[in-house]
Amino acid sequence: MKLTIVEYPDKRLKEKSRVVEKFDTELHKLLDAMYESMISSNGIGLAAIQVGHAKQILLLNIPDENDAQSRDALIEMINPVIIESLGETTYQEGCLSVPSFYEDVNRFERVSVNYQDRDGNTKSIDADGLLSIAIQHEIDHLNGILFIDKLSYSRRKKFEKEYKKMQKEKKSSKTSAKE
Ligand code: QAP
Ligand code: CO
Repeated sequence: MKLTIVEYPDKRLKEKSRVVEKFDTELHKLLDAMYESMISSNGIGLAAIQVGHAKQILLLNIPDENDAQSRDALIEMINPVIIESLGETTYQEGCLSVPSFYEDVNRFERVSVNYQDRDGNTKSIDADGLLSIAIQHEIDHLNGILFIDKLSYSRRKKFEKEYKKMQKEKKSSKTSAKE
């Protein structure tokens, strides 16, 4: 299964994802294909809607202290629910669906999450640091929310400006390539 990353301003990124009920081979194939897409795009987190599937599925693969990204650290979350949140933190986020833009976003410092694994077993996790931020970012995707939707008015304007500039640059590089 070859997957392509859905990019802003694609309307699908605003969809609410549906609960997963079948923990079958089809789900496992999607999870494996999502992992390949995430790694080959240099991502540390990915939600299923980012590859066009409106299902409550997300992947997290946070690098270790040495910045190494290992499959051993992969977390697959199906039907995640934040059951507790604590504190506040700010982190400069990015998103595979909003390439080349990074901005500060306010999040909870810690979250406790209930979810299911690929076999439907119930799990829970208490997260802080980058993992906590990544979980909140990816769960937002399941609700049709992008990190740029959470920016202050002025930072959102800065995004719109940079986005328009990038579109112009893309267009002009296409026309010059034709000459
Ligand atoms: C979500 O984001 C996240 O613009 C995952 O050119 C963000 O993997 C979790 C990426 C912040 C925790 C903190 C973005 C790759 C990857 C880009 C990503 C790009 C190439 C983003
Ligand atoms: Co994202």
